[in-house]
This record gives sequence, structure tokens and C-alpha cells, in this order.
Amino acid sequence: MLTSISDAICNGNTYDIAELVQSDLDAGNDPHELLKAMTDGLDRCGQKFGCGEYFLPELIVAGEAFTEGMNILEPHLVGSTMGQEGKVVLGTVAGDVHTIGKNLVGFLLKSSGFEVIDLETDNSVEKFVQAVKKFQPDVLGMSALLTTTMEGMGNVIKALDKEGLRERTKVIIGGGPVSEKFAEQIGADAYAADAVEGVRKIKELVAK
Ligand code: B12
Repeated sequence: MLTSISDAICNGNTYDIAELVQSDLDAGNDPHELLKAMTDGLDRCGQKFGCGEYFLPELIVAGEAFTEGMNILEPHLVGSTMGQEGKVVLGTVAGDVHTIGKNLVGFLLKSSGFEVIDLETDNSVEKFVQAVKKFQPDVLGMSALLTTTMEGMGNVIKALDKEGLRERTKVIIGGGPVSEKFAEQIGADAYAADAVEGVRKIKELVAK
């Protein structure tokens, strides 16, 4: 039941989530619908946290339940991993440890044939610049979930510019508090609201 999956994530039910996902898959449910239900659970947990009904521990177990569920679901979502569409360096900005959205973007990119270098979380400006120098990606993707960390994205773009790396590296940003307008303000090449749009826009950037 998709509702049970959503509730299990929202309630941080790390004990049952794997079994629930597995039995929904066995019952023939579409894996993408299961992913939607899981993301809905996280969204509801975030809303409860935002209005003071939930606290940090609830947020943490919801994130853990999501990861447990993804361990079962991920192999069923994978498409083609063959082609070489391009190279993307992906990471969360300094001070930000939210991994789930970034991981989904990375996962979909890999499934769509991209090589993904995942810098994980809490990346300083220096770390991003070093990674761009080392891996020479077509696209740098940055993620921020906090209003207090999103400004770091602009600093990375300035540093890439200063190092002469901006011309050859397209930049896309994503995450809850950022927007198309913010992307324009800081000079990013693109913004995406979700992972599917992200993959589409990254394909467009690589083709340019
Ligand atoms: C789970 C969670 C956590 C977990 C994270 C676990 C983990 N491993 O990631 C933990 C418990 C660690 C956590 C901690 C905190 N959190 Co938190 N968290 C969340 C929650 C509930 C869900 C985030 C999530 O994973 N969403 C699901 C994914 C799939 O969505 P997404 O991240 O937005 O990503 C999608 C798109 O944005 C986009 N995208 C994202 N990145 C990128 C990058 C690129 C390149 C592209 C193209 C697209 C893209 O594609 C993704 C997939 O479709 C949100 C609420 C919410 N609804 O977002 C709060 C939320 C983000 N957290 C919040 C807060 C305040 C905190 C804390 C400060 C709490 C505290 N007092 O300590 C700490 C900060 C920790 C830190 N330094 O980073 C606030 C942020 C408020 C704000 N605007 O600044 C939120 C909005 C909750 C709220 N309503 O108040 N959190």
C-alpha cells in the first residue's frame, strides 16, 4: 500500500520500511510510484518539523527510513547505465548535510548514462574548485537545502570564474530554497526543481 509506505517514512519506521517496499514491489506496483510515496512521506515529515509538531530526532529517523527503503527500491529504478552522456561533479554545499535529493539526482544521472563524481556533503568552495580542476566535468551540480547554506553556491561560481574554469564548466543548482531567479542572480547556467528536470537540463547543457 503506497499510503503505508508514505506513512512509514513520515513516522521514521526503519523496522518495517524494507519489508513494505519489497511487498509492494512483489505485488507489481510501479517502482516510480513507490519513490513518489516515499518522497511524499519525507515532505510531510518536513512540514511537521516546520510547524513544530516534529523535532530533529523525527527528521533523522525519517531520513534513515528513506535510505533503508531506497536500498530495496534502487535496483528496480535503474535504466540503462551504458552510454557516456557526459561527466557531472555533484555535491552539497558547505554546512549542508542533506544528501537524499542530491543522491536521487546522481542516481538518475547514472541511470541515464552519465559518469557521476559524487563529492557527498558539506563541500567548501576550495573542494568544489579542486574537484573541477581534477575531474574536468561537463557540468557541476550543487545542492543546498538550507537558506543559510545556499549563498555558498554563488561563492563557488565566483571562485571558478577567478580560476579560469567557468568557461568550460556549466553549473546547475537545486534544492528546496533555491529557484530559477536565484540561479540567475548568482550566475548559474540552470536550476532544476527535481531530479527528472535536473537530468533533462543537464542533457541540454552538455549539448550546448
Ligand atoms: C530529511 C531531512 C533532514 C535530515 C537529512 C538526512 C539526509 N541524509 O539527507 C537531517 C535530520 C540530517 C536534517 C537536518 C537538518 N535539517 Co533538514 N530536512 C529534511 C527534510 C525532511 C527532507 C529533505 C529531503 O531529503 N527531501 C527529499 C528530497 C528528494 O528532496 P530535495 O532534497 O528537495 O531534492 C530534490 C530537489 O530539490 C532537487 N535537487 C536537490 N538537490 C539538487 C541538486 C541538483 C544539481 C539538481 C539539478 C536538483 C537538485 O532534486 C531532488 C530530487 O527530486 C526537509 C523538509 C523538506 N520537505 O525538504 C528538512 C529541511 C530541509 N531541514 C531543515 C532544517 C532546519 C534542518 C536542520 C537545521 C535542523 C536542526 N535544527 O538541526 C538540520 C541541518 C543539518 C545540516 N547542517 O545540513 C529545514 C530547512 C529550512 C530552511 N529553509 O533553511 C527543512 C525544510 C525542514 C523544515 N520544514 O523546516 N534534515
